[in-house]
Amino acid sequence: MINVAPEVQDALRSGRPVVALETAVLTHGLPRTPMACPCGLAAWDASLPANLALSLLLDATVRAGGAVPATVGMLDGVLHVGLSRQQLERLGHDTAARKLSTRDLGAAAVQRANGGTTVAATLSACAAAGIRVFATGGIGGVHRHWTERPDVSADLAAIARTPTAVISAGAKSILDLPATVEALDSLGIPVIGLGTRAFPRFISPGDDSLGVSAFASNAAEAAAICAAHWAFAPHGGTIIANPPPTEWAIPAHEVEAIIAASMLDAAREGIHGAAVTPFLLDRVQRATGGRTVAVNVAVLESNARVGAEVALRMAELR
Ligand code: PSU
Ligand code: MN
Repeated sequence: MINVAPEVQDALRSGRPVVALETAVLTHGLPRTPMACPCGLAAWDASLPANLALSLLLDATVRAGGAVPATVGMLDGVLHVGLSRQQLERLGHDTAARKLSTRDLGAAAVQRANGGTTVAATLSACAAAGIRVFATGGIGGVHRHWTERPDVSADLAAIARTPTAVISAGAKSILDLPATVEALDSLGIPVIGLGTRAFPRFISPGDDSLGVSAFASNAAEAAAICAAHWAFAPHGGTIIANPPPTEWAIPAHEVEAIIAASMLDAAREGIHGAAVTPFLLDRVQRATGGRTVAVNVAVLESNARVGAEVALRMAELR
């Protein structure tokens, strides 16, 4: 039910750097219409559907950084660790592809489904294959109004039980970020700020109100902290929090009203469960015009680059 691509297998066997990538962003994160790169990256192929252009760009970014990409996704019920271009095209074109969290993998395998993997499901693949570094955009977390409906992303528990470093720009401000940081704390997940002491807000920079648990001045130090963490807590994951590139980040106060309105829409339309995150992300994206897409892509590219560097440093440590 799990297929690790030969290239990924070889790299893992010989201790060369590997970076896992998710596909919920391919199936549920970006529009399928072609567009110029929203943040001006030269490696972006504007003739392709944007979601596919993004996945190919991340693959190329990891390779350019000297690591082997392992894009995770499900095709015909098989969880692939390392998707080829043709496989990414199939998954990216399938409008019926499911959004797969860990709980969904078994049913999707039996039903021979196609699906994009969330952070949680991608971590299941990392655990099965032995991948120590995973680059994503932003993790899921504790949703706003959790006291009424305790919607907490399965990403958090998955990170807590998987010994993989997750490179992310923190979590998105559609969430209750103070509650998310408290949950990470309770779960014993180190949040390592890469050149920052503030917990980043995915499309916005962090501020003094919310901190990280450790500061690292560069990728080498972040990798060393992860390796040391695994000496003390061999079964738990870490977060390397990489702030959004400053030229694309949107100040938090500018998006707050849009998020509040989007949440009212979600409540009015009775959106809940797994549909909440894609719904809110889509609303915020539409309401900010291209700006959210630009910072989204910039963050993913930046995290893939950092992921390759962290994987290289980790390979040196072993
Ligand atoms: N945060 C983002 N963009 C995303 C996601 C999160 O800024 O696309 C996706 C990730 O795949 C994440 C998932 O794992 O949403 C979380 O969904 P949920 O809240 O249903 O667990
Ligand atoms: Mn949820």
